[in-house]
Amino acid sequence: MIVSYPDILSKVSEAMWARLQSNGAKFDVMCGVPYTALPIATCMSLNHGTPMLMRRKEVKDYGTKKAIEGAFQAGQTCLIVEDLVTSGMSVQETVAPLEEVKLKVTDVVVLIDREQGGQARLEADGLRLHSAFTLSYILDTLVKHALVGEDVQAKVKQFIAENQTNVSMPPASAAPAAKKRMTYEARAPLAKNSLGRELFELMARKKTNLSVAADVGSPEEMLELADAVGPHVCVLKTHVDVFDSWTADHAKKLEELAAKHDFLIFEDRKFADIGNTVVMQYGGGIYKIADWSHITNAHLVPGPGIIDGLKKVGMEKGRGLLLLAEMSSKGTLANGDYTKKVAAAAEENQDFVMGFISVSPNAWGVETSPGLIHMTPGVQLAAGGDDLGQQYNTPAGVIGERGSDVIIVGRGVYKAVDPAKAAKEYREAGWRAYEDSLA
Ligand code: 5BU
Repeated sequence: MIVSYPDILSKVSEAMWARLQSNGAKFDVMCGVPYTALPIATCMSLNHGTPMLMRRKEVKDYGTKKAIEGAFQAGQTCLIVEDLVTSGMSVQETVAPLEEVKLKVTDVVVLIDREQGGQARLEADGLRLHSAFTLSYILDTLVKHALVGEDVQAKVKQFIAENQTNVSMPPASAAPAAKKRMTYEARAPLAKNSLGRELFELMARKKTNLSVAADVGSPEEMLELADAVGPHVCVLKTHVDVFDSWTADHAKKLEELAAKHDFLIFEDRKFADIGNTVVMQYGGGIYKIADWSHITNAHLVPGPGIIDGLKKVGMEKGRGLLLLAEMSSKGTLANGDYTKKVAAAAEENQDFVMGFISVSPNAWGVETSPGLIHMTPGVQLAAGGDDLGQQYNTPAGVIGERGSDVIIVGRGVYKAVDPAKAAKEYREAGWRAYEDSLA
């Protein structure tokens, strides 16, 4: 909202500038994290004569296109300007393209540090965080002026304590797991689909319940990411229909990486047609998904014929199917009775159905067989969402409280400065949550 109040915008940027001065930060140019921090950065630039750069958020492949606009020289130091810091992830997304064009980044200024682990994360990457305010300071001030009650203050403090994003520091008061669970090893022999069994065994052997969603721009980038995060994942999830091309050679290379790093491939195709059509879509077309993807998924909207159609193609190839019982997006219609019906259909088709895409299986009101696996998208180190309806839960929330088995992480990993390092962090967080919830 501050963008609409020039006097506040001006005061806010002066408070941030004052913090930088008192902390002795030195820089040649500055860059706001798109988009909310851009007016703040502009204001600081105008008032203090420090040149500004702009990062184009939509340019993903900053190696080939111009992601950083403005006049600068290699070796100059660039200050990052941001409104809020939670996990530090969005700051890191801006550091990467700046470093790519040989700018040095050492300092970050924010209006509010939400004190959820962002500072530690940035420090670990050699960045100094300067915040005009911490969230506790703001809370204390609001309470002092009777603008919020002490009950609200306590609730906010508890939320902050329970939603720490720095995975190497377990939250002081983590909520206890809602339900105790069986180990992945113990569930493996209970899986009736052979791939389901293989996945439980793989997770136990490799000690990972992380799946990375490799939603990058080209097959080459995807293969590169698969090689980097491969050691940390049990499943690599793909959307090959977003690429300009997808060939048998790409598929072969992906299968080789799956063998090299010991992971399964999951093409997140979300089939949703009648049996006869999905037979053609799954086995043929330009993607020939059944030839290379171990796992795929389907909506149950058309009725059980979709399972029969997919089974006809996938069963003899040793593939497995996940049914979409819930979705992570805001306003999803997949809930309540629909979810229960999906659970029942999975129980009846366990030869081919290996499990579910779920969000909160503990809240379904029905028990699912332990041989069926639950995989959950919409995971980041901090709860929140994007501007197109995605909703995020934390690894501990997904595995511990909601009772899922596998966390699926996309942007939290592939947009990180170092995706392999981010994958390692998610892996550790997911595994710790699993171990904490064992009976
Ligand atoms: P993200 O970048 O971590 O938000 O990516 C999530 C991935 O999971 C992405 O590939 C989605 O297509 C996918 N997804 C999802 O987000 N929510 C769902 O309910 C299902 C899949 Br099903």
